[in-house]
Amino acid sequence: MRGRPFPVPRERRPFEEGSELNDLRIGVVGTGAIGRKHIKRISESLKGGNVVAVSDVAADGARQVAEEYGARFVADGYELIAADDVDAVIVSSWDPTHKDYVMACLEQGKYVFCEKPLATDSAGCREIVDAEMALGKRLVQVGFMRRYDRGYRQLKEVIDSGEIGTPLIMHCAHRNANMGPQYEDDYMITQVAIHEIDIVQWLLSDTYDRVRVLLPRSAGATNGVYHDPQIVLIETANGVCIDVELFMNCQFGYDIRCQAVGEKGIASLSDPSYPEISRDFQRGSKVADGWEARFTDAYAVELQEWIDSVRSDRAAGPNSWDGYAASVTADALLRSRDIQDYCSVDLPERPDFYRDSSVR
Ligand code: ISE
Repeated sequence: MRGRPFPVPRERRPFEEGSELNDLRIGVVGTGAIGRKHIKRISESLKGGNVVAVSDVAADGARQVAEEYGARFVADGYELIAADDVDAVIVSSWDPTHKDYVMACLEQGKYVFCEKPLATDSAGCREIVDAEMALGKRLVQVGFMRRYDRGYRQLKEVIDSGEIGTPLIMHCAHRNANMGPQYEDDYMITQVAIHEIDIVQWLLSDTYDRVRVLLPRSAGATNGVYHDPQIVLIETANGVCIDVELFMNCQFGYDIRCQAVGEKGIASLSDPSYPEISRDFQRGSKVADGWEARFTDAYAVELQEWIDSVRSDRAAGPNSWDGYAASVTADALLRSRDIQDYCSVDLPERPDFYRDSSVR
């Protein structure tokens, strides 16, 4: 991070409806799997945004993407962030680089959409929160795309309506088909459980008290290098108990489950990917092969809403505090895994600055 003082928020270009000249000019730092998908979405199906510049440490891949989508290749991510023709930035680079790129966007007074995690630990997230508050304007959105998934939004409506009564227990599962032997224990929390950490507190409008990681026997696909599956247990301030099964080598597909048990009924997440078919005395449906297939609609809604809100000069969606809160919980889980006991989640109270868009 370059230690320049924070400027006052910049004057926005006025955006007008119906004119391509007024598209939000987006720079993307990180053209790996998800960055590339975002660029494709913005270029081919979303409205109001245009990818003008891309950057990645893997320069050859980024040059290819630049050519395919008519964008400029910029070798240095910081140069891209500072470029005059870039109005707003998407950070979809390697996780450990997120924090410094987001800080650079704040220094430039530019809106930034950062893939989760906002930083690899809570101290990094806190730096971003403090810098944004010092700037006095919210510019950061974190890529917790599940908040844009139709099934999760319906689940939240049911819980909020009181239809199933007070929530008592949440059962969740987050399964990937295959991660092979190269995976790492920490990723199970910082890249995987981080989704449940965010979405469940959002569903319940609650905060977390204490957490624990359980380590069942591991599946053979790990070659004994990391623990898979793992079970995350969370207790909320309101006394709800949450269990999350994390299983990175379940073999059969990408499978996301979430069930709220209330005092008057149960609400379960619907899976929008494939219809259920009954035929030849059998009933069933396909299972998605990965996160892009399962959450493709959610990603599209998420990015469209980001483009729309930035064009009207306001931040919406999951904010830096949400990224920080998730990371404080993740840090507690990592400690719990290491000491094999419960750890408390010590999160300060959410400042008013971050209050309005935290719960959509
Ligand atoms: C992966 O690490 C992610 O980042 C995806 O968002 C998540 O859906 C997937 O299950 C993880 O493996």
